Amino acid sequence: MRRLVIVSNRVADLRSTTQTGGLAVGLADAVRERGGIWFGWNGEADGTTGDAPQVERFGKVDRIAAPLSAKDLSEYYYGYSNSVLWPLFHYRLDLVNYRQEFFDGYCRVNETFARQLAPFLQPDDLIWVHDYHLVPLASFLRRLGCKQRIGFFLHIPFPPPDLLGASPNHAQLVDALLDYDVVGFQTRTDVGNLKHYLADHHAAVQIGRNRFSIGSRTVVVDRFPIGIDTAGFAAMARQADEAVQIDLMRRKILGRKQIIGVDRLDYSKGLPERMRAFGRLLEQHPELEKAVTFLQIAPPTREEVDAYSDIRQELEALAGAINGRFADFNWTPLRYIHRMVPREKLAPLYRGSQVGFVTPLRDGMNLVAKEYVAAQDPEDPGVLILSKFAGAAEELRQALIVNPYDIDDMARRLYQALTMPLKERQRRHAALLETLLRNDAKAWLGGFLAVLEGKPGSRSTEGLKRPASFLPDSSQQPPA
Ligand code: ADQ
Repeated sequence: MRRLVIVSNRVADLRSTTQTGGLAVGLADAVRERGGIWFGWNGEADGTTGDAPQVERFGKVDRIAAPLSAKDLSEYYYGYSNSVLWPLFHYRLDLVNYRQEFFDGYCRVNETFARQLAPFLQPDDLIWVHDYHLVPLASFLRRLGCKQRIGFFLHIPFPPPDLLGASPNHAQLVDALLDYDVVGFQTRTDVGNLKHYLADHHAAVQIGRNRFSIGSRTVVVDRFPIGIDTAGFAAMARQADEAVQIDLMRRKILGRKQIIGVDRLDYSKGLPERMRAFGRLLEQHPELEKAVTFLQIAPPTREEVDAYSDIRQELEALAGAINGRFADFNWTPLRYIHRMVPREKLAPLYRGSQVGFVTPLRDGMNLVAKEYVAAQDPEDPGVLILSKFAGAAEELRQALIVNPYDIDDMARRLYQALTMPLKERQRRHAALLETLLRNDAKAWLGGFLAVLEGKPGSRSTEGLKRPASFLPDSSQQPPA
């Protein structure tokens, strides 16, 4: 079996082998089994970029943790990755904060990472790069002479050509993607968006359903919808601790149903719209007074970026307004928890909630939707309400699919979910669970690695001689 080299923005913690579920765990298992490397930023904000990374050995795996300076972190991570690419790829041009120094920092860090990783690579390694922080990594590795197979997986959406074209670096980003051997997306829509871009603005020639030829190289562009450890998560959901059990019993006695939402506090998750929809439900159905609560768990992330502190303030005001209007001394309709909850607690909380309310305005996949379904009791399952703009909606057809911009539609669907007959809930859940068991994390991992391992096409030496496509170049024009 060939060694596996995982590269992600933040290097995973390989010490713990006991945690269940979680994407990093699945990837860590794969790299442990094959042997190899996990490379990424060490997570600290006060290092010196380019200093020797810390290498720790765990069995057959080297964990390589690279330091970053405060300036680079600000320009590469908070800047280009999270103030340009994240909003742009989530179709939020209004929130893009483009600055040339962000892009320069992004290139600088990717180039440094490539230089630091290259000496550890072996000729037969399979290299798998994750997410939008690292789009140009392959270009810089190729420039250093790396001929290994390199794959890229984008966890977030990929925007249509017109939106991508708003970025001054769109052509460099796409060129950089094509320096990989395999480019993986979450959905058909994302694959289609890159294909449309290539058809209209690029010299790459499509030579099969999912293959493109560039010079004498071939690049596979395909959809690999990410899954969860379905069986493991279901098992965890059955183990409620005492506090969760008491909460469940209390609600049972009061005949009170619970709607649950769990998201990082991010503007892409549609949280204000979701709270408004809950408010609309209470307004339109006074009979639901004291019969339903909405629990929204939303831990803070990326608070250094302005757009994130704005959304936090908006949500606090909204939660206060809804409770102020509807609450009674013995009923708080909306509970908003602004912190992480351990997965062992989260899973039984999903199971004890009659509605999973997952309504991002745009999302690569959305694992919460999958976790909610996996956690349900098949005999008495809850109902998933899912945004049509979550990648998961391509697979989870039996959820109640909503338009997250349409508050009335969401309120109607909430009512439908809360009053859905048992037989219909069971039927929908069984179909959803079957999909999740089939397309779980293992299937995703195996599927991507099989394609990455596929026969190496004739790699262009031309591709190695020419300068890396990912070099700052302000002369590019947006597509017409
Ligand atoms: P995220 O945007 O982080 O991931 P998501 O897919 O929902 O979104 O994954 C979040 C994970 O964090 C879930 O496993 C969830 O249980 C956990 N989580 C969220 N809130 C939590 C809390 N309060 N306490 C504890 N755990 C919490 C990105 C993309 C997604 C894509 C994933 C994986 O944005 O679209 O599905 O990567 O590819």
